[in-house]
Amino acid sequence: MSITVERLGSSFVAEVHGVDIENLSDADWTVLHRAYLENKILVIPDQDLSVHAFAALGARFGEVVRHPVAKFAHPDEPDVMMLSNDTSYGKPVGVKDAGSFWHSDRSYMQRTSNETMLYSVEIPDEGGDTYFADLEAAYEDLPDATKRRIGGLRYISHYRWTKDRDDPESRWSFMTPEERANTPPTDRPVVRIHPETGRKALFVFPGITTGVKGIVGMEEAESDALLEDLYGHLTQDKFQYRFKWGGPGTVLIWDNRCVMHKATTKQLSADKIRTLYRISTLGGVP
Ligand SMILES: O=C(O)CCC(=O)C(=O)O
Ligand SMILES: [Fe+2]
Repeated sequence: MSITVERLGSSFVAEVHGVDIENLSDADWTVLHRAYLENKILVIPDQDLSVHAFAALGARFGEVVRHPVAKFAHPDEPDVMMLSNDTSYGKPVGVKDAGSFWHSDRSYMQRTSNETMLYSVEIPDEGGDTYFADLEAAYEDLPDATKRRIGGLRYISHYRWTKDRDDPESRWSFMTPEERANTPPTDRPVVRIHPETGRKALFVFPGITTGVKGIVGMEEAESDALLEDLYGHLTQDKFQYRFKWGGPGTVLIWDNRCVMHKATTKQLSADKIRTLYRISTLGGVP
């Protein structure tokens, strides 16, 4: 079996075939890892993986970081989180919605997430797509004057913080003191330099979980206006890729340092069952 990597059109997604994930040779790992850094997102279809094999793939990339809610861990593999809207056993099988808004995993934590990978177990005939946007393409597309303006800026991110305290998505007012203690405010660069490729990406996210409070050292009105401009820019169709799962047995790996993503589980009706395994690896401090 020889490994092939094919970029999907002019996107930032590549499809990989001919890789034996359960017996990953060092040579194939090198090809896979390089393809991941070059393309940002990898799709590996037609897999039949045990939960342990999937966890081992995650560990190959880096230190696996567990989800804080232990009850959604896979019963045989605590490093793997269940993502599911299935309640047919009388209680939820997993986290129902991991983020139907633009975000990068753990962007609000001191140490962010590098890779997140999903493995499809059950996929409905329609719906449940995952959207991605290329944060490096979005940076490159900015006018030079904007690049100069935002170059050294940092912003404060505070998990689930929002000006609109009545927003039910915020959950700010429902967080326990312990949850708040686990997610103190962090400061982030507006432009992140990828530690492995050296490329620059916009690193601000409109999604509510990321709780972007404002640009450090800037008047509130100016900061709000700049952030709105950047969000408008980032969310243009031209930077996006819509991933359709198709069916079970697909591994999807993305790089949180240079892409943002959005689930569509909020729009999924209760009769459309969608179950995936999820792993995320610990990143650095941007
Ligand atoms: O369910 C999805 O399509 C993506 C969920 C997500 O945001 C995540 O797993 O980090
Ligand atoms: Fe996510």
